[in-house]
Amino acid sequence: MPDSKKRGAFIVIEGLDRSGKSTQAAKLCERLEHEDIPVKLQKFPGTCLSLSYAKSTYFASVPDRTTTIGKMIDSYLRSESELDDHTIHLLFSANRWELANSLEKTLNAGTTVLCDRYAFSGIAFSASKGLSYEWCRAPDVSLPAPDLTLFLDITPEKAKERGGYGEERYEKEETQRRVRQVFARMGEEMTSGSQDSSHGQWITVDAGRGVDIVAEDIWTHIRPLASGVSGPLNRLWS
Ligand code: T5A
Ligand code: NA
Repeated sequence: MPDSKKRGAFIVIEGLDRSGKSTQAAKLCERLEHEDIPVKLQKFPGTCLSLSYAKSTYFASVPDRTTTIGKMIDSYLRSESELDDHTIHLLFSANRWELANSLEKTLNAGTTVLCDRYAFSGIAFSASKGLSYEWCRAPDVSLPAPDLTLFLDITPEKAKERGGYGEERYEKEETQRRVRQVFARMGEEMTSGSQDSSHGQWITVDAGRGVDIVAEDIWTHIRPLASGVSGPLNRLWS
């Protein structure tokens, strides 16, 4: 049971495409509910539900993902529309901002929030196209900062074996390799202490292992936060 004086923990799951984020988010949600911890799943981009969400029993707890901005992003990812790289980057960020208030309210009401992708994906995917890292980070500065980010690390070769690669815009091995490099840079910065700590804790998890082994590993990092967090939410990079 959570401590009523504490707010909910803000936990982000990041990683390459097919690293198992949605699978792990659903499993973690189930485990927290089993422990009587109130929890809500949020996915970015907030567009259509991915298969693993649709299959999960937590379908009903996923907030509205059909915002106007969400629909524009969805159409872009399916290559049904073209947008300038800067424009789509700002839309992804705007999609986080439009849901930030409700996210904050949920946390302050004592509910843990599990977020499937967040600002770190925004930076990694756009910077991998050649946009400057600093420019990519700017629109997400001062969003609610996670208490903990779990980065599910997997080689693009192994991710590709999991099937379904090639359907969406970024699902190409070469793209994923570049994205992984940007994530690696972010991970180094966030664990080296060379930057401020307003981004919360960053943990890299080897996601190339079996589903249950990865889930157990993740749980060891979640357990200390499960009863809630004291103190206000931080703001990203500010
Ligand atoms: N994007 C996103 C941006 O460019 N900017 C941004 O700001 C944001 C937020 C859509 C795209 O948008 C980009 C990044 C993305 O390219 P998405 O909807 O999250 O993002 O799409 P994907 O990451 O592609 O979601 P996936 O559903 O493909 O990946 P997941 O969630 O990491 O993987 P999951 O859990 O669905 O698993 C994939 C498959 O692998 C199996 C599963 O059963 C499933 O078949 N699997 C495993 N198999 C073996 N061992 C394991 N441990 C496994 N775990 C899962
Ligand atoms: Na997913």
